[in-house]
Amino acid sequence: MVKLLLLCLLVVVFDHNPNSTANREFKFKNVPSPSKDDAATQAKLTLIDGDLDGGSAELAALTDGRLPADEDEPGSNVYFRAGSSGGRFRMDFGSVINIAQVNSYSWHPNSRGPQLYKLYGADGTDPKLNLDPKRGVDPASCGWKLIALVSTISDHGENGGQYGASVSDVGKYRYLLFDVYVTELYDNWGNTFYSEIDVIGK
Ligand SMILES: [Ca+2]
Ligand SMILES: [Ca+2]
Repeated sequence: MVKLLLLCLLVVVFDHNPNSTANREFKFKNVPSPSKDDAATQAKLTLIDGDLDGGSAELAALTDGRLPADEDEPGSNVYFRAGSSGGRFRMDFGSVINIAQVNSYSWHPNSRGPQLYKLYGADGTDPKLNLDPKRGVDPASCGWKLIALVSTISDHGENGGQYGASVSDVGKYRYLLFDVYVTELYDNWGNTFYSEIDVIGK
């Protein structure tokens, strides 16, 4: 399944491998497989708001190039606390880089598979830049630019499996902010199992 969503002139593509075919190789039709050596590998990750779940891996697991071997491996994924509405974290590349793609990967057999987040960027030159905007503060009001809304949520209840989402032609930024949302509110288990986030430089 492939969907195209045009927002802010940026194309977000996502792929879904259903439970029956998802495996540790994270191979997708259109989205490239996760990378062990991309611009995010050396980036500094900082939690801005929200709490990671007690069973979640450390934030660094998002960029370590390692992938879960199975569909339900909490310790190989990063996810916000059960029952919470998500949170925010920031990536710092140390200097401005030209970003071709931001690719995010997730895997869970049920409601923690799909992804929902807003991606913001900042080059660090705006004097009113707030590097740590908490929930309730619109990043766009304090020096961040909204790059894309990434949503792999389907309208026909197909939740489980493996997802890869790719934002292309992102632009020149030093910082990326991921504003990550719970994907369903039927129970406490709607925070996505994020396995890896790659940032591909130009
Ligand atoms: Ca990576
Ligand atoms: Ca990882």
